[in-house]
Amino acid sequence: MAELTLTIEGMSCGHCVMSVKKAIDALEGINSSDVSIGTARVDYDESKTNMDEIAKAVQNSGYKVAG
Ligand SMILES: [Cu+2]
Repeated sequence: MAELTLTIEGMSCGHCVMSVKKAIDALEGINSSDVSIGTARVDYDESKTNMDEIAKAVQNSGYKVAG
């Protein structure tokens, strides 16, 4: 398992938190995610997904990954 923390721009409320969490959790290989406004901590299986895919899922849900 690997862990990663993303800084996310454009989140402002609980709806944003739910959208981001849903997008991350939909990926294969996500063990757990802890999302709050502006940040997401993700535990994932690095044989099934990676930082790029997780960042892409966040961006596809309408938010910007800052780092
Ligand atoms: Cu919102």
